[in-house]
Amino acid sequence: MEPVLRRIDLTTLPAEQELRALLPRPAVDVAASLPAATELIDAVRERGAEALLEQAERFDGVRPDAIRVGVEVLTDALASLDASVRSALEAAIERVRVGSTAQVPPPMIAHLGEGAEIELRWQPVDRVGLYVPGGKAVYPSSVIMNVVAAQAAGVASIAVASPAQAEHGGLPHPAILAACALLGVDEVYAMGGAGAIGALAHGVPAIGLAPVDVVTGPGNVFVAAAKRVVAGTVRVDAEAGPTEILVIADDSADAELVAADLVSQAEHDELAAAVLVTDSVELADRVDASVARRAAETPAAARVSAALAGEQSAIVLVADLPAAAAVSDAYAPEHLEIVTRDDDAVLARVRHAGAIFLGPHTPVSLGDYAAGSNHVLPTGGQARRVAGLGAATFLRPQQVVRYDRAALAEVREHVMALAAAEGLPAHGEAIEARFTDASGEVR
Ligand code: HSO
Ligand code: ZN
Repeated sequence: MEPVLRRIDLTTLPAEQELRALLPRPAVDVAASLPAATELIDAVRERGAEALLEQAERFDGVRPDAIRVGVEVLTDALASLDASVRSALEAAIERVRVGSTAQVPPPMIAHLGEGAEIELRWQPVDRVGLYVPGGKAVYPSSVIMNVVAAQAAGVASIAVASPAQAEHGGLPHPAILAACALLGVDEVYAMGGAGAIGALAHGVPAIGLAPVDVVTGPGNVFVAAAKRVVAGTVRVDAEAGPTEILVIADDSADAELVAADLVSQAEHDELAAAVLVTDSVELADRVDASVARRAAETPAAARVSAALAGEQSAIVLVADLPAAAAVSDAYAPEHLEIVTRDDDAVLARVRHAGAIFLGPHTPVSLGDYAAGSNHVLPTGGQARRVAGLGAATFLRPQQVVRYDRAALAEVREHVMALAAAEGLPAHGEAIEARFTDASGEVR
């Protein structure tokens, strides 16, 4: 059988910069869409709901009856949801809630001496807006990942926006509405694209949509551009690109399972990346054969085959597992699976990955739905610098400083010296006034 995945021989490891170029990421020119996104956002700022209705007509092919979705519509969507999907969503919510709640750090106190302390308390933002794309990928599981993380952080007010669908009478997809109802979110808007991001960030007073503090959620290139445009006004999460899985495996791994996991993420997108990094040629051959069979048989065969044949996907042969960890780090995958004789030893060498899945019983698709971890993760190498979505996305560490007189006296001279050096005498006086009154008398 013809090999499906191209093979890259890195048994002699090149330098990191070279490594990074070996597995190219699909180029998405977000900057080119900034002017169009700005125009759509400006229209919403100027003309509110009318602009949103026009944009729905233009981009989604339907004019919704109203931008705000009625609460009874949400309840109806939940009532019509398939019972097994409902209980699966409920189980996922429960597990993601446990995982997200564990991410909320307890308040921390730094003691700087007797009577001197700084408390770090984690404050949630007041209000967040979650964008859920329409189109070919309708993921109620992503609604869970975003909403539960915000709820676990303690966010009091959550709004969800999702494009109007022509085949659903101008409402967002019913699975999205049902997921919102299950999560207790009753503020849902039928709006999509850049205009929706603008509406969340700036608010639309006429329809009771108050501006949010944080906007999260994936979307197409216009949504990504819109998030850049509003980033000065609100906090936004990472830009979502095509999904990626990188598996580090040795000859102890089950080739069928590795292949199944590579194919599982290739199912998302023609541009999805599936990469195996191994020190075993035998495993490489077996995985490739299994991938070929699975890619041909799976219902999304065309999409999966395109993803596997793309230059973003490959089998990389390395000399040993430390080299495998170095390759993975250079790539900084969204999802990293480690399936080896000693997973912890490999884990200890890895630094950059959105989320890491250890051992033969922890496939990425478990994390996509029900591990309790969050599946909104940094793609395109962003894992080098940012984390996946979680409670922390919606929290701010706030410093609460408390000194008593004796503790202030301890640093009095240092503050005075620095205030003088910076030419800010009033700063020094604010310290001095605690110790001497206006006439210079000791207080
Ligand atoms: N693997 C996707 C998330 C997802 N999978 C949603 C299924 N539904 C990106 O992490
Ligand atoms: Zn997935």
